[in-house]
Amino acid sequence: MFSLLSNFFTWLFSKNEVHILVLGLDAAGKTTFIEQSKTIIRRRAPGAGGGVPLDRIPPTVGLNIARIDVDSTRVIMWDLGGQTMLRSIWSKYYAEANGLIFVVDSCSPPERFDEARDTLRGLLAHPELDRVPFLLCCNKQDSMNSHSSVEIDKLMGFVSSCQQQNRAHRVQPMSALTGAGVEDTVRWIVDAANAMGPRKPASSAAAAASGGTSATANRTPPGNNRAIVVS
Ligand SMILES: Nc1nc2c(ncn2[C@@H]2O[C@H](COP(=O)(O)OP(=O)(O)OP(=O)(O)O)[C@@H](O)[C@H]2O)c(=O)[nH]1
Ligand SMILES: [Mg+2]
Repeated sequence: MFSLLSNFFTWLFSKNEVHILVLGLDAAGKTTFIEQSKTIIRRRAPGAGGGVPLDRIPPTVGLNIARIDVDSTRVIMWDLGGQTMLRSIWSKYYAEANGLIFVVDSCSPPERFDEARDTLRGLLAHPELDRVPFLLCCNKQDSMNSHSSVEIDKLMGFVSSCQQQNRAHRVQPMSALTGAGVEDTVRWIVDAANAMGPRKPASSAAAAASGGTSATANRTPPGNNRAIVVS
């Protein structure tokens, strides 16, 4: 009886879990974004855990993990180091990703935009990321010399590639430092990941029958009236 009740309550309070990959070149602002997300969430849920000071974030060697609850979804964010020699481990996480945020430094010189574009193209072409929703995050919009998200999308050819692939996608201007656009980013990728459904049957006829991912493409994020807490 106890175990029946226990199972019932476990089921009742269990959360859907999604895994979000946060990738991009080194110094794009991925970890700042992760930490800023925690800070914003802590403000909404006083007493919950938060992030480290934004001016003390070292380059990531390996992986940072953030766990966030958005409504009934437990969001696990994997922030992987972007230095060239660390990018070879990214692919180990593709098979379990329900969504991908690609962070770009909007103040990059042309050769770094080229490098970011080539890296992003590789991700879009990877079979294990087929159908996974992508959000292109144009970070550091607070800087004077930043390119606009429209310019960056043109440079990267992102929207056109996603449209050809019928992939859920969004271009998001952001400043991880000030927090502008951070919550919209989290909410959109969580909605898109939930809309995609479970990974394994994703390529099956059932997924296709459910309308695929096109219904979520460039969807406006919902209002800010839902619960979001640090677990
Ligand atoms: N002006 C400005 N600077 C930012 C912003 N986001 C991050 N930075 C700065 O960019 C630098 C790199 O930030 P990180 O968050 O460590 O970058 P990362 O993408 O995690 O880098 P790796 O861990 O090496 O892959 C730091 O000096 C941040 O303070 C932003 O929105 N605006
Ligand atoms: Mg980092």
